[in-house]
Amino acid sequence: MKTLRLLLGDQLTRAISSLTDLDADADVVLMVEVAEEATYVRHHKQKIAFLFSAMRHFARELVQEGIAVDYVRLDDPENAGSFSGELARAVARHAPDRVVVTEPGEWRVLEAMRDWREELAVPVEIREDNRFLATKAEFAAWAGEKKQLRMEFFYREMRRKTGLLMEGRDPAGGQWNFDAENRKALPKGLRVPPRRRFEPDAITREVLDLVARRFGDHFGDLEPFGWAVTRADALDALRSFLGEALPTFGDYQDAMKTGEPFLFHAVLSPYLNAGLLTAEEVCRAAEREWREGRAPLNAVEGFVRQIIGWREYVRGLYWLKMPGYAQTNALAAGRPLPDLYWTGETQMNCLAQCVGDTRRHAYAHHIQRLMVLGNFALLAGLAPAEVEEWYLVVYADAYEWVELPNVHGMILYADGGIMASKPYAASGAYIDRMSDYCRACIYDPKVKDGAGACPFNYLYWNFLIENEARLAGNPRVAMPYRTLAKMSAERRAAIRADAARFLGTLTSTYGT
Ligand code: FAD
Ligand code: DLZ
Ligand code: SF4
Repeated sequence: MKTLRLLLGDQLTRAISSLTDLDADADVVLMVEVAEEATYVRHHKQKIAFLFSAMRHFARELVQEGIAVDYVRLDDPENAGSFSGELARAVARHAPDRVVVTEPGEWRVLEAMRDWREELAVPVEIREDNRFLATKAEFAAWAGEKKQLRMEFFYREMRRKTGLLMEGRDPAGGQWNFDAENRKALPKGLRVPPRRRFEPDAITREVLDLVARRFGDHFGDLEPFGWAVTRADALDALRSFLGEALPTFGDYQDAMKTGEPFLFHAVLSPYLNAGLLTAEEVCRAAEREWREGRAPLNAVEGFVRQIIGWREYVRGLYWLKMPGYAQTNALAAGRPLPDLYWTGETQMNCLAQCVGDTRRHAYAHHIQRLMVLGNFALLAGLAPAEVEEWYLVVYADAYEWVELPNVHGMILYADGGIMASKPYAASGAYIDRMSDYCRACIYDPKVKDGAGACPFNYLYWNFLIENEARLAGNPRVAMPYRTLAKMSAERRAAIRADAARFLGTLTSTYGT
């Protein structure tokens, strides 16, 4: 039996389900660079370059193993430009008995795959993605009829299932979660470890030229390009994180610093999401650091929770709730995405710094995404679909299965509280405490109203006022609503006026 095995660009794992029973004597692996995937949203240049180069390196490794690979390049004159078009051409070329593929990470591609079953003259087998610790069915069983799906409880199930950081039936150290120890501000003079960067080889250089030529008008800097594009280099990046940053990961997980986009974060998400590393191996390696005394439990638990907790949880939620999930807009937010998300041109220094890091690296760490860029999107009432597209464009690790729940649910509360028990709204005080951004800002985080006040301060109260009917019944926001109730009519009016004046200055002329 001759099988054509379509491997997508974010499925670069040798043990992936579509390749497990590969017959090297008969089968062909199909990999395609297609314009539709590079432009359905206009991805950051580094994201396209990372993926194309990783795909080309992975194809070379398969060939070195003696496997027949049909690799269609973007600049092939016959390239049909889409997964569907390229698969149809490949079926005609190879006349296989069947097509095998692993399910994708985006709903839109799954729909296309289902159509292939009708459109192609050969059977198409869509296999479950075996790179996740929880299957979709396991997540659905856990979710059951629950109204709110709290990550913390799902995470405990994953700890029990994997045995990670467990002592028999109990969590290591007697606690499931050590987050209370993980909110420290950066002390002055603390050394931040340098990040492992990988010089582009000839394959990557060719891809960089291609991306500059074809996608030069997309958002973001293409160079310097330092991402790993092979599994061997991604493992090197993992080792460097474990040795240099993991021991301090927990303590400063929420900190932000000008000119230090990575701090003590792993910077492994593009590799995990594209398949160069697996969640399980990364977590087992981190656990080993604790068991062998090289990293403290609060750091390792915090890190493992991000992966077997948050990462698995958002993936389960995405597939459980799609396609309807993307359509909700619980806070009826509708302001267009302001240009500053693309240009970084704003006097709000925190936003300028986070957009700048994003443009330079196709990366920003979690707190920048959540508490600066996300918090602003929430408080300014930005339209969910526009914010979601932005996040999908700008980060090298962004695929809809992980981007959408984080943006729609976690930052925008557009799902009405399925994911987060309350909106993650915060005033300028939080950013002032966790970063050095405010020191170089024309606004003052301690000033509440008027032209010199930090916009987050009045936008925060304005958000609560505008959403009073929707949120006031939520016990988790009872305290700020009690404070609001004590405010004078004049103070409320001043907040509304400051917010209207500020929001009126936002321009939205850019598209993606
Ligand atoms: P670390 O902070 O070192 O964390 C380790 C790993 O945990 C990450 O590599 C990642 O795989 C996982 N992780 C941590 N938090 C989350 C989370 N909330 N959801 C899923 N996985 C998580 N992550 C993506 O991979 N792709 C996205 O498109 C994406 N969009 C996001 C959008 C918003 C608004 C927010 C708030 C978060 C988003 N995240 C996304 C999650 C998180 O910000 C990134 O995974 C993280 O910043 C990647 O950097 P790191 O490898 O240094 O992570
Ligand atoms: C993101 C991306 C890009 C830019 N280009 C390709 C491509 O040319 N070929 C490919 O196989 N995959 C690409 N990808 C990743 C896909 O968009 C991803 O597989 C789907 O979004 C499903 O997760
Ligand atoms: Fe951001 Fe406000 Fe601080 Fe300026 S003062 S950096 S706008 S939080």
